[in-house]
Amino acid sequence: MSEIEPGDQSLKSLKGLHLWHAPLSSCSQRVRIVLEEMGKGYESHLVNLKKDEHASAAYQAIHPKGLVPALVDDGRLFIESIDIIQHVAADGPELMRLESPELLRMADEAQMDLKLLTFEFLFRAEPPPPPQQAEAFQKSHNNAWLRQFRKDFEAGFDHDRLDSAVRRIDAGFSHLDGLLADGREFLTGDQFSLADVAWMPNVHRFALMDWPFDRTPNLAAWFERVSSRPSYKNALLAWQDERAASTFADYTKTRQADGTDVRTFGGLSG
Ligand SMILES: N[C@@H](CCC(=O)N[C@@H](CS)C(=O)NCC(=O)O)C(=O)O
Repeated sequence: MSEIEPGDQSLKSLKGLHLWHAPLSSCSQRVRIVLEEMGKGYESHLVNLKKDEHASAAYQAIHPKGLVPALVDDGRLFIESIDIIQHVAADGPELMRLESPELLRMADEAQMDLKLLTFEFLFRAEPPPPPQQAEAFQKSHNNAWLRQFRKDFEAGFDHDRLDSAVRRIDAGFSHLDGLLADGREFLTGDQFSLADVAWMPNVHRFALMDWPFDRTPNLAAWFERVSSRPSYKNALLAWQDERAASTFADYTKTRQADGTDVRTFGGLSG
């Protein structure tokens, strides 16, 4: 469980639930979903990733890796979205406490590939940050991996890196599709559980880039079911700004017209 000692000691005196999160971040989405499913209110602290607020000293004193989300529960600080959703669900109904460790681990491990493919196939649609902002990020963010990721993004990701990420995501989705092939409604059985919470943002994210979910019809049907839940609308869709969604949709169409969209990688069209 990723409970950590806060760098910012003032967090210890906070009462109730406080969430540092970003609207479009998949890791934040899964935490908001579990909070909504559990009917738990929280104080929202938005971190504007576009403005690099996560590179500020103040935020890095909350989350030492300078990432979202971070949750404070009565003065205790938690990071890592998969650990946070387990913490939030710990005093809830049994099914929401069902951990299904393999599915949670897989959702967590998919994060790097999800990030890479999101930046390539969605965020590239947006204008790059001004050079002064990019420079300031390199100076002030402590996370060396994230600094390098930004440089790689600016330089253009290697084709093989994208290809391998697409293959791994496809293998993960095929695994989920196989689990659902026995007719179960949800990933661990006939009841909604934390595994579904963990995967909802991932499938949503790839749907934005028009991932070919016809390859995994059971997973597509599962997504239809989970996306009809109020938590999907209130904790995920309601935070997604319409302008960003239409920018992503237009960009996806442009990449499709150029023959460089996600379906042209990782053997997806084969
Ligand atoms: N394993 C971490 C990953 C956290 C993470 O990568 N957060 C992303 C948003 S989903 C972030 O803060 N990105 C900042 C950036 O890309 O600059 C978790 O599950 O909480």
